Amino acid sequence: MHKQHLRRPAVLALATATAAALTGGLLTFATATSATAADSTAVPHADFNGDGIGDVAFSADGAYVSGKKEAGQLVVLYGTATGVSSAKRHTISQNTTGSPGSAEAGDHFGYDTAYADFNGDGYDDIAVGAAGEDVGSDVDGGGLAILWGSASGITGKGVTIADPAPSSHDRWGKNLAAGDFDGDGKADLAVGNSSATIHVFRGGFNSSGTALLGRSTVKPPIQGGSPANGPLNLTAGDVNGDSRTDLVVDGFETETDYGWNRNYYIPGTASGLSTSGAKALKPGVITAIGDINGDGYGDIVSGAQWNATTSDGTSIPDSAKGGKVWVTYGTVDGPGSVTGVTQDTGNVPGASETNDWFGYELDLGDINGDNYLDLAIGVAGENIGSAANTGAVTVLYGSASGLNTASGAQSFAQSTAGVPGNDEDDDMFGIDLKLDDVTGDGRADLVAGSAENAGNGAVTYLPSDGSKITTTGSRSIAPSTSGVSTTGTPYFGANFAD
Ligand SMILES: [Ca+2]
Ligand SMILES: [Ca+2]
Ligand SMILES: [Ca+2]
Ligand SMILES: [Ca+2]
Repeated sequence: MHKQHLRRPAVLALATATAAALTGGLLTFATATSATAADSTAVPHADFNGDGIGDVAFSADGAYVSGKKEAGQLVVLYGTATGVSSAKRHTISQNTTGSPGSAEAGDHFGYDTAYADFNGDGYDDIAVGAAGEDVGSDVDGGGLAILWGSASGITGKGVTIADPAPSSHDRWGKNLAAGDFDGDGKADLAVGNSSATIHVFRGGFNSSGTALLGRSTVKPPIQGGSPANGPLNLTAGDVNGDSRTDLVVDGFETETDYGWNRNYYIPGTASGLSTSGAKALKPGVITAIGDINGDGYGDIVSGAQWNATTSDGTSIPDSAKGGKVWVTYGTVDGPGSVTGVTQDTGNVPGASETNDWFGYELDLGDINGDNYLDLAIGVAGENIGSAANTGAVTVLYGSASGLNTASGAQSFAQSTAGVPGNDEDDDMFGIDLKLDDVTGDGRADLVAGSAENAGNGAVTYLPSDGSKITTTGSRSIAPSTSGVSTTGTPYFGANFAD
C-alpha cells in the first residue's frame, strides 16, 4: 500500500509531494479461515522468489531513471537468514527488460504497490502503480502493471493492467490493495484513482493482463468536497473473521489543508466488496489491519498524525497534539471497540509535542512469536536534540487484552546505540515501516524507511531477536548501493508494498 499524508509544513513540502503514499495494511487473506487465535500467526508476507523467506519491496518513485526526473523505480530486497541487504535484490524501472512501459519524467513508477500471487503459480507478484504516467494525450492518466514473481524473484517481466475508464478519472493506480474480497481463494486487486470510484479486479490476472473473474466497482461515501482526489489510502485485511478480505478506505471529505479526514470500512462478501455494510471509522491517513489481541478478528490501526488544532486554532476532532493512533478492534460484525494511543498514553515512549507526527506510518507483525501482532509506529516529525523532524519509531506489543501501552514498548532513532546513522534535520526516520519476517525464523523484523539526506532516503533493518527488536545485526541500506540515483529526491524507502 502506498500512503498519502496530509499536507506537510513547508519545510517538508518536498517530502510530501511524492513520498505521499506509503502503505500500512497487512494482507490477511489466506489466513483467517476461522475465528481462532491460531490464525493470527499466519500473517502473510511477500515471498517473490518462493524460497519461504519473506521479501520486502518498496519504491523510490522520485528516482531519476536514464536522466528522466521522477520516473521512479521499484526495489525488491530478498530475505535471507541474516535479513535483507542491498546484496540480494532487484531494482526495476519501466526501462528494465520485460517491464511494460518506458521510463519518462514524472511517471512516478512505484507511487503505490501491492503484492499477492495474482496468477496462482506460488510466487508472489507485485502490482505497481505509476500515477503520473501520461497515456497518449491523457496527462497523468496513470499506469498500472503487474510484475511477476518467479524462482528468481521480481525480474521486471510483467504486464500492463489497462485503465477501464480513462475518461472518468486520472492517476490510475495511485492506490492499490490486494486481498481476497470474495473469499474464493484467489487474489483480487482494488485500484484507486483520482475519483471516488474504486475498481476491483477479481480472481487474479492472466499473462495478457486480463482479470480472470472480471471487474467490479465500489464507491465509498467519501469525497464530498471539491476537488476530489480519490482515496488517500486503501488497506486490506479481514476484520470480521469471515475469510473474506475487507477494505479500509482512508479519504477526505474535503480536500483542503486539514480537510476533515474520514475513513470507511467496506466488508468483503461472497460477491466482493459491498458498501451496503460500510461503516465509518476514526480518522487517520495511514492504516494497518491485523490481529493484535489474538481473537481471530483483524484489528484496524490508523494514524492521525496531525495536531489537535489547526494553525488558526480550530479544534480538529479525534486528534491529539503531536498525533494519535486509533485502534479499532475487529468483531464478527466488523469494527468494534475503539481506543486511542498517544505518546502520553501508558508508558509509550516520548511525549506528545506539536508536529511529532506520531502515527505517520504503521505496520503490524508478530515480533515475539506470541500470536499477538505487534505495532510499529512512525513518529517522523520527532525532534531529538537539535535535530528537527529527525524521526523515531515506536514499537508497542500486542496482548490478549489488546495493544499493550504499559510495558515492553521500545523506541528507536538513528541516535539509538547500535542503530546505523545519525539524527539529522528532516531525516523523518519512520517515514514508512514494515514488520515482516525477512529471516525465516517466524518472527517479524523491522524495516524502516527514512527521508535521509534531503529526500534521498534510506532503509534501516532492525531484526527481531525472537522476543523484541534488537540493534544487533542491524544495517542501513542506501540508494547508492541499490542501483538508485541520488540525483533529485528519489525517496528510496518511502513506500513499502503491502
Ligand atoms: Ca523470499
Ligand atoms: Ca505469481
Ligand atoms: Ca471479512
Ligand atoms: Ca483482533
